[in-house]
Amino acid sequence: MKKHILIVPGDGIGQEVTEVGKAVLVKIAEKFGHEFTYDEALMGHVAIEATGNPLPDETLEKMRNSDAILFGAVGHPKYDNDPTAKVRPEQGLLKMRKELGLYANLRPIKLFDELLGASSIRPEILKGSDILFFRELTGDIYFGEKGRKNDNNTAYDIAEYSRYEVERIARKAFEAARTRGKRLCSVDKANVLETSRLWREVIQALAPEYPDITVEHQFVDAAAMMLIKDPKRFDVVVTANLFGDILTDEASQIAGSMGMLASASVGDSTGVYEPIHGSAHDITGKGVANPLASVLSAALLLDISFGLKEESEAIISAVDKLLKDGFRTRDIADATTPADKVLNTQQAGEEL
Ligand code: GGG
Repeated sequence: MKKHILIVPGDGIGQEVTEVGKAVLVKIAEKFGHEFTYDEALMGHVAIEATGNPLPDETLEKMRNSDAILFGAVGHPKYDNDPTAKVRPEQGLLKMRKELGLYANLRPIKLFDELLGASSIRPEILKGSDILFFRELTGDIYFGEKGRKNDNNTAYDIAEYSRYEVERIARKAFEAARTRGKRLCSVDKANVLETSRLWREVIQALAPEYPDITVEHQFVDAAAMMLIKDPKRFDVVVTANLFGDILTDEASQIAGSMGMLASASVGDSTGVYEPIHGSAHDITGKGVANPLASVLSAALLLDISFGLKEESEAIISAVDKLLKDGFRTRDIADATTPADKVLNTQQAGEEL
């Protein structure tokens, strides 16, 4: 198979982990006889430094002309400490999602058995957890009108959802539930928010089309609690942009670490595959970042964008073997991990 993949490392540890994700794609292409070509592009803080724009036109053009995108992370602490900054790395991320029509963000919460002890949640509660989140990605409070008024003394962000936007992400989640445990949990805040009431109305209207799927509605506060109290009660979860962002960071603790969670953003055109973690400048340049989320994102890329199931599973098995052999990066190591089994970013890639 011939495919063109764009590598967009972005900022901070995005650079370090994406290098490992790409190396795995190169290995897989060699092993299975595929011809993958690669290009690289700037986004985020590095793009602002180079061009003044967090998503330069050249990057967007390259994105549109590729078959899939392996992305790292964006962000820089200097913007976190300057709330008045007009240009920010995250604007590049949001513009990419909108321009490419990436309305569905799939976040599998996959717990490798060997990491049962890596979580602060008790193993008997965790064992057997396997959740697939669908986070809506191009609507909600992220994309509504925002601004200041009353002489800059009041700020506002407007949350909006159309029926169409809710229906298209809900259909993806219903379809996915059909291929899994046939349970769908829709998370909203319908007791308070109008957007959530529309969200619930749309899911309820669609449910009769999927009689094989058991549908449950949960308020986001209850879902946040239930995720760590009884994670096995979830199969497929569908939720809005902001709720999905927050709940999946929480759910990363089911998998043991943010460094283990991959994601796929899909919709109208080229798919983007990236770890759910951010740029983590506190550990950037130290070589300790866990690259497995990028590696597992590469596996999602092969499966979802190219339909290469066997190749994708080969990557997941390699990660499983690395963990079974006792190797850990710092974020998933514990007091029982022998020092010679604690790998840096590059070593973890070489072990695969
Ligand atoms: N790889 C994920 C990433 O770069 N996250 C940084 C970020 O700012 N994310 C905001 C969001 O996903 O809503």
